[in-house]
Amino acid sequence: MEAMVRAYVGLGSNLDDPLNQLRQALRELDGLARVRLAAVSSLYRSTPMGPADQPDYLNAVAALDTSLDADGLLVLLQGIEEFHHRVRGMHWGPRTLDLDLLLYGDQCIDTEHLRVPHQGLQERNFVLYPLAEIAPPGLVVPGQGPLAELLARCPETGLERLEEALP
Ligand code: 5RY
Ligand code: CA
Ligand code: CA
Repeated sequence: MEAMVRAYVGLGSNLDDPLNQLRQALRELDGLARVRLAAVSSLYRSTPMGPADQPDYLNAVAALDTSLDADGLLVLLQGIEEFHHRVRGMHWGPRTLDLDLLLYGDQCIDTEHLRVPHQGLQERNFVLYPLAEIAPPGLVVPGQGPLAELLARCPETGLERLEEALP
């Protein structure tokens, strides 16, 4: 049997019923062969970072246990984005579904397709706060430092934890 790796995926949506987009995406992630949905954070509402002229986002983070390698997982994440009719428009523009591979075990990966840990992790409160809910205590983000330190340096501005439960 192949080794299982704990991976973390960031989910975001700000178009076409974002709550349903995230719920559906979680079911699809769990439905993938060689992937098991291990944990899901709370749901967050978040003001857009980057271009401001777009709707607020819903964001969450999921923990996956997988026997896929990082490239194999990435391809499936992109397939799910396409299934949600993600349209490539404005750079950093609104989207029905964004699935970012945040962490893949303790690996640092830098290829032409994939950089893990995800770049921008440290600035993105809508990633760090939900990640901290489901990460084991003491998690170190490879190449970036302890998650607790990244959190302490990242303001909660524009981020609201919702009571609504996922999935
Ligand atoms: C900054 C620039 C571009 C941060 C910055 C992006 C989401 C970014 C988003 C999301 C929220 C984007 C990438 N400084 N804002 N902006 N949630 N994705 N709230 O998922 F994230 S575009
Ligand atoms: Ca599965
Ligand atoms: Ca992305």
